[in-house]
Amino acid sequence: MSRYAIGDLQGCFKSLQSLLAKIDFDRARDQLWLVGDLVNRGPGSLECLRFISGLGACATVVLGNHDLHLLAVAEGLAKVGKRDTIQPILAAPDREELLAWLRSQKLLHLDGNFLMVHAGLLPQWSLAQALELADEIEALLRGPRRQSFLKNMYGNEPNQWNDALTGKTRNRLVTTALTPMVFLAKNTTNETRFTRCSSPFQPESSGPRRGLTQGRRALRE
Ligand SMILES: [Mn+2]
Repeated sequence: MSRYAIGDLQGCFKSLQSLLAKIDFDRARDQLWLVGDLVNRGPGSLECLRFISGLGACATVVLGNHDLHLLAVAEGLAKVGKRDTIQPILAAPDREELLAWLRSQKLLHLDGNFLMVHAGLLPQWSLAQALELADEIEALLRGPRRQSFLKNMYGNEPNQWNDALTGKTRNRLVTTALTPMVFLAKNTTNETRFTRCSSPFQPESSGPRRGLTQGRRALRE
């Protein structure tokens, strides 16, 4: 058995198929970990979603910001952006089935010594706390309050963890850290703050970048 991890498919269905052929991926024998952003930007978002949701137990997925954006757009809570290529999913006859599958995926996955997340974790969190926080967001996505959650997830603030945070503010921060966060940096008073990627959410904040301590790729590794 081999376990392969692939990040940011972003609708690149043909590239995925070439890659799986190259590694001689066998559903009965191998495991495929997909590190979020299955859809958007590339031309084959619908094909990617259908294929991955059909893989069953051999695929393990965590969600990325583009996947969450698709869920928000599908609920009418966000607009399709100029560069978005998710429209074929929204128009597909099986869209509800695909969106339900997407909503049931995790934001953080732990297996032995391996932890998979699309963006990163905040240094103030223990592993147990990170798993608990991700669980809370996953439950919101699956539950009756999902529209309220999806509407609330956009925005750049807060960009710093505080144990006293509650409710929507805390949910937005946790979702941002796990999905579109790009940089973690300490400011002049040694507080760790983070910035997020600029798309498909709102313009990037002008938060501090000097003293960069960890990048998203380093956190993924
Ligand atoms: Mn992303």
